[in-house]
Amino acid sequence: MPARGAFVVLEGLDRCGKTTQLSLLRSSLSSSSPPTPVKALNFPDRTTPIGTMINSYLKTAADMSDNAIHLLFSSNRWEAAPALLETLREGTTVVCDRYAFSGVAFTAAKNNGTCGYDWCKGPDVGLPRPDLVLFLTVSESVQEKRGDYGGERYETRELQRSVRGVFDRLRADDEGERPWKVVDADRSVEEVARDIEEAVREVEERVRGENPPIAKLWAEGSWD
Ligand code: DGP
Repeated sequence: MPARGAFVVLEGLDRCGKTTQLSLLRSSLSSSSPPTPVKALNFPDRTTPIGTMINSYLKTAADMSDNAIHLLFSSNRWEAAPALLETLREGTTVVCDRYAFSGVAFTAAKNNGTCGYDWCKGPDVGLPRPDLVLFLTVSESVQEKRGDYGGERYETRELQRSVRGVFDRLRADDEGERPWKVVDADRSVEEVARDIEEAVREVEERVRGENPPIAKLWAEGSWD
């Protein structure tokens, strides 16, 4: 049995550059010598039936209660979990654009009395836990200058400010449990990519060396 792959998540506000960085990271890992087996994922995965409903909601073509859409986002991660586990177990590193942290941040940011911070965490408890969370920070002015900003439901200044606050709380609460690395994404694409690659190579090496069990998010125990 090969050592398992590492599970790396990129998180951040909208227009922080995650998607560009994920694609650069995947290319650099797979073209290194020897190549690192790597698979890229993104959430929400809009290609599944659940993802189609999420897409309609984000494009404001459909409305839903905050609680219902939260559970759909979480289901979209749970439906991907068996394949994610299998990929990691076969020794492939997974790099993932958004995960349960966005789930909590974007719903709790709405400050709706029925979906507070703890409620938001509930449905994602027990998902595979990442080995590294890269949190890309972006200033409001840079965020708003980047292309397409404002096209989807959550892309308003007020909500993004609130999301920023919840991400800070998640990071503080997870302190010591799992390594979060904050990356200043106001810098050039190349500078950001260099920091990300360095952090990922480090965690990759550690996971391949130690082959730790796949832990559970916000819960005790492991998947093995
Ligand atoms: P993206 O495809 O990365 O641009 O994400 C689409 C939007 O959905 C973005 O504004 C962030 C938001 N989002 C991502 N995951 C979740 C989630 O689990 N719950 C909620 N409420 N929003 C999410």
